[in-house]
Amino acid sequence: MIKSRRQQKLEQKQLQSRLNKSSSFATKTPFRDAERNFKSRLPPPDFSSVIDFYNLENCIDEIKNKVIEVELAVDLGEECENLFGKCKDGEYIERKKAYLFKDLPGFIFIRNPFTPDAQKNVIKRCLKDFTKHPNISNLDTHYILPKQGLWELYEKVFNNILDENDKECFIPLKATSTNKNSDMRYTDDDDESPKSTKLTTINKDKPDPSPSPTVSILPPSQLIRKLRWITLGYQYHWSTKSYHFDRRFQFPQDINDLTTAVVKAIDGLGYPDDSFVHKYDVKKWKPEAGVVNYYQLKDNLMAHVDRSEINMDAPLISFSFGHSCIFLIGGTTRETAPLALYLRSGDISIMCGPSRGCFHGVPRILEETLPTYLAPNNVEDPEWDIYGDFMSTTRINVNVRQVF
Ligand SMILES: O=C(O)CCC(=O)C(=O)O
Repeated sequence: MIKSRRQQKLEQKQLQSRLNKSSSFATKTPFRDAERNFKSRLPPPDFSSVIDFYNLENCIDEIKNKVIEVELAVDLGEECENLFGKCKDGEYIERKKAYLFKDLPGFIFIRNPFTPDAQKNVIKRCLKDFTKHPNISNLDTHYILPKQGLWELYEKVFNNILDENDKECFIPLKATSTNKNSDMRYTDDDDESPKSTKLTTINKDKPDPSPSPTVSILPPSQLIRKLRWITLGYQYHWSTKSYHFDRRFQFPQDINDLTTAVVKAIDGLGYPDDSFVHKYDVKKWKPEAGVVNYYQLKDNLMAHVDRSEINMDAPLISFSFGHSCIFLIGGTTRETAPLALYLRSGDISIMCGPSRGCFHGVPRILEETLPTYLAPNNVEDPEWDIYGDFMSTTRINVNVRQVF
């Protein structure tokens, strides 16, 4: 039988996709090797090749030679002092430096430009505000979360205002609920400038994941530790790896402003020989979607590429808070051995240009790396106690994208 060219092409594509799959899953790849190394508890990982921007002079030469120090277009503190924080008298924070990597055009690293108080503010926002309705979290699939937000309920328990046996602390499961509204979501009227939210039915092509009948009812203090992510702005449909274009919530102004300062600061950064120069007009920058990841100490994020955004020219900006982690970034397949670097509290990593299409992941959260200023039991800041307690087992990552 003679096959049409279209059919031949389709079959070729299917064969290639099967081959790609079998090469990335069945065999070992350099990326998987690196993930295995850093995930290992016994024996402990080999950290000798990890880039440490707080101790570059002591890194091995092979690593040091890959790093290029550059100057940002603006000082982040001058650009956005209210959010990066005002330095105290005598305090100095380097806010005009960034690092590039020779083999990874478009990947930019900025060492923590935040004051401790400014970090605390963003962490509070991630735990208390962004976890509130209408933003969607991993827990929403299985639980009917309280309207006031799970954090506020947990706060009442932490401060002994409520007992976990009180009726108010009962968080019903969706699987056993008769609540007909449980498959409805809040979405926005106005795509350009979300101001209000209204109830709407869900898109039938992108159904919400079904609640599991096997998850258990948990008290707020245990459920809060099961929080893994929430989504900001355009909501994400994880199973089809695409956005819900009809489900969009107001994007937080402070995260908008932080990323706008970063976009301004990285404009024009590039290699000394101009073989790569990053250009993205800050006037075009529109943070439209974000994911806040909450990692507990045993969690990791497998290698992946973020390619759901229609605009792949805009940078993807990522902030780290709390415990440090190992971050891996490689090439467009898992065949490229990744660079490994430490991301510490306050650090900013940016993927733009070719690096936007690169595999990356977080194989390890590092125990006992919480900065002391984020620890609980700080006599000068008793309000921080509940946050410090949560952060004593947590790393938070906020990553922000322009979709269109
Ligand atoms: O946690 C991080 O630093 C990376 C997060 C990430 O890659 C993602 O959410 O796509």
